[in-house]
Amino acid sequence: MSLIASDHFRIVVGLGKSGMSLVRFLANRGTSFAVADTRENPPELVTLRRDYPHVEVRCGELDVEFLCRADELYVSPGLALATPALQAAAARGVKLSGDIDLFARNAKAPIVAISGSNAKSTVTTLVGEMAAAAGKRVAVGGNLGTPALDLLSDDVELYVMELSSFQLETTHDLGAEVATVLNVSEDHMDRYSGLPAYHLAKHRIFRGARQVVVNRQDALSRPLMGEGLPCWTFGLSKPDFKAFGIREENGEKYLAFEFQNLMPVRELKIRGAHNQSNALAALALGHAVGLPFDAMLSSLRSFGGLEHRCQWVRDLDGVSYYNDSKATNVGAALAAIEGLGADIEGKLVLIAGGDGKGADFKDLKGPVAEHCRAVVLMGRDADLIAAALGDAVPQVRATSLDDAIAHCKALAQPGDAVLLSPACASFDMFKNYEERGLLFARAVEALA
Ligand code: UMA
Ligand code: ADP
Repeated sequence: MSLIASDHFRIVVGLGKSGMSLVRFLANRGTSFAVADTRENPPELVTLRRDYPHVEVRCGELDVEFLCRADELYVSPGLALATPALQAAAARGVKLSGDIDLFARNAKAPIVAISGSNAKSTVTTLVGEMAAAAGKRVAVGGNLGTPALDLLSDDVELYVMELSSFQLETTHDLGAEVATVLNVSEDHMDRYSGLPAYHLAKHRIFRGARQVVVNRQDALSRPLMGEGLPCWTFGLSKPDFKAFGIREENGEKYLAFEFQNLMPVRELKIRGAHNQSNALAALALGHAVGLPFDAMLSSLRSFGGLEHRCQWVRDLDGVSYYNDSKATNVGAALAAIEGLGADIEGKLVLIAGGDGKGADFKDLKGPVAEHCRAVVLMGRDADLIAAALGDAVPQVRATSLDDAIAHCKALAQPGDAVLLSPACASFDMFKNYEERGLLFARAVEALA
């Protein structure tokens, strides 16, 4: 049963994937609604007109009078709540909400809610696989893949949701069984006034949570509210009570829970210290919702990682090539540079650059100096990265991805790795990070 009264009028703002899921949800429940999008030709317009020809749609600049016909707006995560027309409507008493709030109000099974600047997709996928291995009917999605509302079903026994800060901005009460902010580092600074505002948005994930999972190595992952809630922790240090971590015995490192070794770290297929942390986070979340260890550990043994995340592409002339196109912020690139840099015999030749989303690149300098032989820069914010790196290592400018790869091939020595980990979004040169990663992999495969 829907919790929406059908005599109310709603407007879906934004007609992309999540907007279209809202349209389906509202239409199925007989709620009166209309749609608005600031774009003249939003991605789902053709589908909407075909499947719901009677729904009113307004494209182009948002009209405040039109928005004020609604008592509640369901705003796309792609639109900042600071958008003046949305603020004007809110000032006149219209509630600003989003698809995740509606999802939470209608989900009957427990929710595992996962946010963080990095590792969300990896940990969400892992927890989903763990739940499936434990025989649960699990639905996985949110910011990753399927929009939340499209997952709703009475058959589902567990929801595993990746939630972005954008989605959480419009989430008032999630009520997750367990929630986590895996880590917090600068991202989307073109949308937020600074790190505190971004941090606050992420922490809305803890609203109504029954248990929390905290990263011992990142103080910003600690809930700002929820004192007294059951709390599980993860981190690369030795674990104590209610904690997951790494224990060492006879020179062998183990993933461990409290005082018990669970499995040797070397049995993980995913590489780098950051992925050990991700495995521990997934174990903590799975344990919080009662998944058995044998199922969780078997998932960890078989999980080979997601595409475009430190993904090995090929070896050529003693040099390994890695696609980490999903590193769209500085924190993610740092994890790859430090994680992979410590794992290889030689040095890294790094390809970085793109749309920096207002980030400060200064944190790259130390790790680049330590692990990189050279850096090949491309894209809109190449100058900003060049200035932040200073004379840390030799720098080369590339005019295209192919040009960057050619420079890397010339610079790398046997034992080195070429790493595409841009620390930037891709939109200045590519459709998205997937296209950037695919073109990289294709060009590397073609190297002779
Ligand atoms: N836009 C407008 N006017 C509008 C609405 C959108 O110009 O009226 C533009 C904005 O630039 C916006 C873009 O269109 O960034 C996409 O918005 P959309 O409403 O078309 O997006 P959806 O297709 O509904 O996708 C959204 C999430 N997109 C964003 O948060 C930007 C998807 O996350 C998510 O998978 C999908 O809902 C289903 O839940 C993508 C993403 O990039 C993967 N997320 C960010 C990230 O991971 O860093 C947060
Ligand atoms: P998200 O969904 O949060 O973007 P992903 O799992 O897709 O997270 O990984 C995004 C990027 O973050 C990848 O480039 C990956 O190498 C990097 N990354 C993965 N795990 C971590 C971690 N624990 N800390 C920092 N960066 C990480």
